[in-house]
Amino acid sequence: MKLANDLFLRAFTDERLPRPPLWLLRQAGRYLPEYRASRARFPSFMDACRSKEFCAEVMLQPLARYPLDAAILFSDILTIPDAMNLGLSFGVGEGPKFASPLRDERAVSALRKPALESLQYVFDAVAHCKQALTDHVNGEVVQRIPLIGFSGSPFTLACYMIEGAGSANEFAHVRRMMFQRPDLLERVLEVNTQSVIEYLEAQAHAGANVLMIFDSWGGVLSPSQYRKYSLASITKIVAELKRRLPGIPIISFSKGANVSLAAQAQLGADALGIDWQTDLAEARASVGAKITLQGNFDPALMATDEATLRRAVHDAWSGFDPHHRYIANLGHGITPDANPELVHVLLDEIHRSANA
Ligand code: 1CP
Repeated sequence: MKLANDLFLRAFTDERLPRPPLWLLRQAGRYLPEYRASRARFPSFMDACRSKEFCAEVMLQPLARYPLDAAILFSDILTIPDAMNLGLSFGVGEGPKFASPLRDERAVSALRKPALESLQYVFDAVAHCKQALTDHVNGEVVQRIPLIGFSGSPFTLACYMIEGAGSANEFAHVRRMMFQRPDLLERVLEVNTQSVIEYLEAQAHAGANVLMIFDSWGGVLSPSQYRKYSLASITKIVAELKRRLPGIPIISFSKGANVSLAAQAQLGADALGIDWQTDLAEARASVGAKITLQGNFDPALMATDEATLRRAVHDAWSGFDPHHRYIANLGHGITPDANPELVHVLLDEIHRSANA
């Protein structure tokens, strides 16, 4: 389908762009009052995710406020573990909890790749989001901006599945299993790898233009552990998706793993997410000129003030070319305390600095 604005897709090519495309990690969410109002209609977060109308409605909310260059499916990375029947729930004001975490050999051997039908609601949400992004212009169907589909990485999903909860103790049970029973961790990773391949492929078939893998917790590992337990499975996924879906760009984001950027550059992804703990110029030196970088403004900036934010955007590009293979974004998800007005400032300063 024709795109009215394809700047985001052009950032995956060698073309020099007039300005970098911009979107925000977790651009729909709790920092927007309209999100909180829509979300209040549902008793639980997963119930909300099961409504394709809700997903499309909140996916559009940031686009109604800001001229962003990409949309992201509204869903969560925990849909796959949920479909594995591990008893996922979200307590009020708390992170996720699993009633049946994978703590022993019996639980790990019983683990199976979920049937894709149990995730059909996600693919329906992708199709509904895609439709919500299309307009009819002079008798032609045109998509406003590209739609990103996503999944957690096998390791990051394993973190929640084994720990049974969020990040409070940096996934100590997972690291313990890695040392004592690496065979069990490897089996979980293998089931997750096959699940993520099918899940992302189905999102692309439902209409996603770009796919992103969130490896939010790869950074709790040492560099050699990271390569073995996180990067290896992301590499497998990307190789298989490149075979099945030629032409669909893939972004991999391992938060906290900047020391391993040179290794990430070999994984086969079109773009790498960069968190705020590295300089873009250093990231570019580590990965070379053929990989697109996405990032990396500190989300904390979005709760500061206009002058501070403008200065930070300006400084972030020192020694870095923002016109070539670059997607402007935050270095991690926008936080609930962000000031929605500052997103306008961020956009304005990106447009200005790119023209300076
Ligand atoms: O009730 C609510 O509204 C719950 C808050 C919430 C939201 C808004 C959760 C629970 N998930 C989401 C949406 C979401 N999650 C999106 C779409 C948002 C958008 O439009 O941009 C995406 C891309 C995610 C991905 C996600 N979920 C990640 C990877 C990105 C990252 O931030 O590192 C992770 C780690 C999760 C797990 C998760 N889901 C929700 C929470 C509170 C958490 C974090 C738990 C923890 O601290 O470990």
